[in-house]
Amino acid sequence: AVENDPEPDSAETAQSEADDERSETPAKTDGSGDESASKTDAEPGATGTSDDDGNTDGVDAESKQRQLDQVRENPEGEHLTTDHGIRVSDTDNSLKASERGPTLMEDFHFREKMTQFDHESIPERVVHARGSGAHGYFQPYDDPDLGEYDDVAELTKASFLQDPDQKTPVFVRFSTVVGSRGSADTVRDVRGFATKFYTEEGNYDLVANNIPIFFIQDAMEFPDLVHAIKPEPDDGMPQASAAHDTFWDFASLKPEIAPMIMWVLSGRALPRYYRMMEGFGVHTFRFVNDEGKSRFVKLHWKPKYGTHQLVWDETQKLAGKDADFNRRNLYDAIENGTYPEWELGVQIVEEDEADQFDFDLLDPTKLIPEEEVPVRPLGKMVLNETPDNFFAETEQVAFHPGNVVPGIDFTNDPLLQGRLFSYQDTQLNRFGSANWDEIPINRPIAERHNNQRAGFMRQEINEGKASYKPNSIDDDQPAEASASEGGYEHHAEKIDGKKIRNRSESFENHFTQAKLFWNSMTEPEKENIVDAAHFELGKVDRVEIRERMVYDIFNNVDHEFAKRVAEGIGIDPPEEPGDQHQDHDRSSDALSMVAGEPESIATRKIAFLVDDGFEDEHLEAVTDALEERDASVEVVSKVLGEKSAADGGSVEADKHHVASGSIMYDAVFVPGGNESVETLLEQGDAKHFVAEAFKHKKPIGAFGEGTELLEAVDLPEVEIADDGETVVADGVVTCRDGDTDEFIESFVEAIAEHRHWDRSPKEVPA
Ligand code: HDE
Repeated sequence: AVENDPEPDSAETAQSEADDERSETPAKTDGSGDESASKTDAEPGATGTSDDDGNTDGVDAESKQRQLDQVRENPEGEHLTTDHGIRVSDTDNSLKASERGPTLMEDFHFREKMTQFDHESIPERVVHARGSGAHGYFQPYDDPDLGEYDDVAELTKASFLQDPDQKTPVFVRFSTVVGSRGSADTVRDVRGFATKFYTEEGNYDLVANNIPIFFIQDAMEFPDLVHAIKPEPDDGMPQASAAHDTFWDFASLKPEIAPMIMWVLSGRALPRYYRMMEGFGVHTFRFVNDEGKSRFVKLHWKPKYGTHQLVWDETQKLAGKDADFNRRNLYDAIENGTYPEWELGVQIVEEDEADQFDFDLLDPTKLIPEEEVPVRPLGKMVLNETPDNFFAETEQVAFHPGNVVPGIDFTNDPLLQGRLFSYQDTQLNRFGSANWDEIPINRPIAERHNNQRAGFMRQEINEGKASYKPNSIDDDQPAEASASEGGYEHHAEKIDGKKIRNRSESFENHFTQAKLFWNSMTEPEKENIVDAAHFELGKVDRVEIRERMVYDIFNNVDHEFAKRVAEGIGIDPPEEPGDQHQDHDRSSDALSMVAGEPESIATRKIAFLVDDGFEDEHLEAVTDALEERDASVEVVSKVLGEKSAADGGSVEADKHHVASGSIMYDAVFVPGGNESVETLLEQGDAKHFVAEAFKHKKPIGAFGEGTELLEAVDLPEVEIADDGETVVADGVVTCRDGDTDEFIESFVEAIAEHRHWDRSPKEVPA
């Protein structure tokens, strides 16, 4: 084969380049030159990784990428080979006994290609099957505002949280929970937000969700919850949806689910993009400092670009037009350099203050209102690199809440306790081997040494004779580490009680926080929740289930809410509030996604509706103004191709109507130009685009003749400009013939609002 090589040296060169890279990145030595150095001699947290300059003082943002470089494969300029490196001369024809004869057993290439294919699929995750991931880094803040605490070290000894000069690599996977691997992104569901920090002290997995509480209180109930919400067992329907009898049957019989149901019916279950949702550790964890002092903490991710939602009608249309909507946006944002970013924050509760709440900190169906205990910022996470291979990275990444580093510890939350078993177990099912931690994406950067050294697909070659402890043959290596040497020591919590299968009374109040959530919503958000309940329960065939939800659950959350739900689903509205209802008027602004100040328009995407003969001046002025503010513009037209401007210039259409829609954009702009607008007026698609954006409460702008398209759509109660003045009406910004600067300023303000929630678009057909 080598004789036919077009570039005889290429294979050798590639190999020696790979070897060179490897020698620059001694991932498995501690850099001291003394390979036998034990952890006992090492500084706490020393890991033996080296940065670009060969320094060995910890991990940096690129450490994980350098480790992954060692297993990256690139076929460019290479020959096709079998898995065993034999060059292949023909991959289209199997080896046969004569041209029209049977295929021969000896065709090793055919057998290998087919066997590999037959075994390509691995079990999808039993929950969170549908997901998308990205690489990035975490960096502690220089001067975090920790209130009464001096510094992070006072709270936790976790090394990756201490040094503002150190960036720790991360891999994050976002997911929906219920749907299969190929289901749509925009369904009503909780989103997973799992982060693997490759710290110098080993991997820390923060396996979080975008909702701060959970459906149930004890892990024992999880299989029931998941069986109820997954497609029904007889007919396998519906896909990726809670809207069916079995889920609501379960919910109606489980009052502890009430607070979570309120979140799931709200816009929180329809995040606009992954990069615009919050993340929550859900359980109460512990931070432990060097002196062994422990405090309770709740972990939060706050997105840099705000927390925003899609609206229900939009989600359903997106599921058809772009089932990968959230996944695509994650990739686009990273590839455009507008990196998704979050702040990691923590609510801190002293152990002796844990009793101050009217709920139990160990109950995962409850949250600590941020107004009562502020979220203290610790650092930021930036996602700046998409995976090279979906299977190798996003599919094979495996999280486990039990992966913690010194300084972070568990509590007795019975949901968390059960998770500590489930994740290791589920990986055995997915990978068929306990060696799933050796797969490159799961491998820590920190060194690993122990006596576990066999099993399916073992990758490491462990040296030495003794795979047991104590031993004298290998000098009793590897050595255990004391706490001061970085050894993990569990917080020595005092436990004294009877073995019992029961639930604490302190877990009993199920409705106070459900009501808190309802009270905290603005009226449009309440309307969304009621509409969602109409959809979900409207899909429930059994009337008694609908009745139980309204009378036993919703009527204990809020009487008015229960009545509004009843009206839409053929149930008699309850006459009195439920006997467990909690008549309080407390609220928490942090729970609403609509309350709060408008933000910058950075990373928003605005559609320009354009056809031949558009006014170039308008298009350019508005494009420049939006791009200056880090928003982006796409030209949408009837068909793809070049669109000519009235004055002779031109622009290329980025999208056409059949493959796009207002649902893919944050706002719409219609520039002037007689001929262009006349063409748009003849297009149902263009009118639909504007009407739909209006229905979804999005900002709309029109300049010059562009205003005629808005008039033709007949937006209810919206004033459209007819002279030089810029008119702003409910997020619709128009100017017929005036100053573009004034128009732009108002349009930008309207975009910053994100959606114009007070609009009532119900009569708009779209
Ligand atoms: Fe999970 N969960 N979970 N979960 N979870 C899984 O582990 C489980 C819970 C979460 O992108 C599984 O590797 C139990 C809460 C995320 O790979 C499984 C209980 C929270 C992901 C599992 C819970 C989560 C999972 C399925 C109740 C938020 C996706 C595949 C006791 C704090 C991780 C896998 C990824 C995945 C079990 C409840 C978050 C079966 C038993 C609460 C983000 O092990």
